[in-house]
Amino acid sequence: MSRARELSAAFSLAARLRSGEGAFAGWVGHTDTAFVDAVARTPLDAVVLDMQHGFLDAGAMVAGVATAAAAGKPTVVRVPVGAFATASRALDVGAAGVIAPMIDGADDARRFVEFVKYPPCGGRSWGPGRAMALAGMSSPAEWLAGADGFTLAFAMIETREGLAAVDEILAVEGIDGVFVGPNDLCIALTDGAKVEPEADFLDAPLARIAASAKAAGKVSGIFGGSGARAGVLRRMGFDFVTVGWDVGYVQTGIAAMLAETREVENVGEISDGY
Ligand code: 3PY
Ligand code: MG
Repeated sequence: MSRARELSAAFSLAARLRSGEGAFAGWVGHTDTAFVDAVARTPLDAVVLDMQHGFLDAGAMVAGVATAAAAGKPTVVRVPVGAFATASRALDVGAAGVIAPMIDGADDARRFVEFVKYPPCGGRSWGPGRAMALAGMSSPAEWLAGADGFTLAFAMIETREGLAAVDEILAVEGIDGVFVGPNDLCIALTDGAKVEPEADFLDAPLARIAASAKAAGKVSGIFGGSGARAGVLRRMGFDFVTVGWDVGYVQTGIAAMLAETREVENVGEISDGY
C-alpha cells in the first residue's frame, strides 16, 4: 500500500493536487470550531484557516485543524506575513499545507522553506506528534521520510516583485506551489489605485502564474471571491481555488433566502391562509 493511501483524508490534498484533479476550498477567518465544522462538512474539498487577516490565534488554529480533520477534510493555514514559525506549528498540529503571504522573491521563499521542510531541504524542527496522530501514523521514521511530500508549502504571489520573480520562487526546492492574492496583486499593479480582484487586466498575469506553476511541475492556488469567480479561476488553470469566505457565506445565504422570502411574500405562493 502506498504511503499516500495509509494517510487519513486530512492529508489527501497534496496527492490530489499533484494528480491534476484540482480542489476547491472554503475560507474561514473566524475562531468558532462549530463554524469550521459546518464548512468542512460541505462538498468543499478542504478548508483554509486564515491567521493573516482572519481572527484565528494559535489556539483557534489548532482547534480548527483538528475539527476539519474530524470531518475528514484537509486544512491549509495562511499565516501572518513573515510568521514562518507559525507555519511550522500549523504543520506540527496537522495542517496539510501552509500559505505564506507577500513572498517577494527566492530569498523570502527559501526562508519560508527553512521552517516548513525537514533537512536536508529545510531546517524544520521536530515535533509533529499531533499531526502524526491526525494522519494515523505512528512511526516517526515514516513521518520524517514522507512529511515533506504530503504537506504543501505555498508562497503567495501578490506583489509586483513576487509576480516578476514567480519562476525563481517556483524553482526554490521545498516550495510546492504558489498561491495568488488577487486583491493585493491588483492594488500592487495599479500602484494603490484599485482593489478589483476580478479586473480583466489581471487575467493575463493570473494565467501566466498558473502556466508557470504547471511548467515547473508545481501546483497553483488562488483566492476566489465568489462561486462564479472560483469556476473561472479553475478553468484558467489553477489547481487549488478557494471559494468565497465565511462572512460571505452567511451574507449570500441570507440574501438568497430573503430574496425567496420576498418573492413568496409578493406572489402569495403559499396558500395556507396567510
Ligand atoms: C488577496 O487577495 O490579496 C488575498 O490575500 C486573499 O485573501
Ligand atoms: Mg493578500
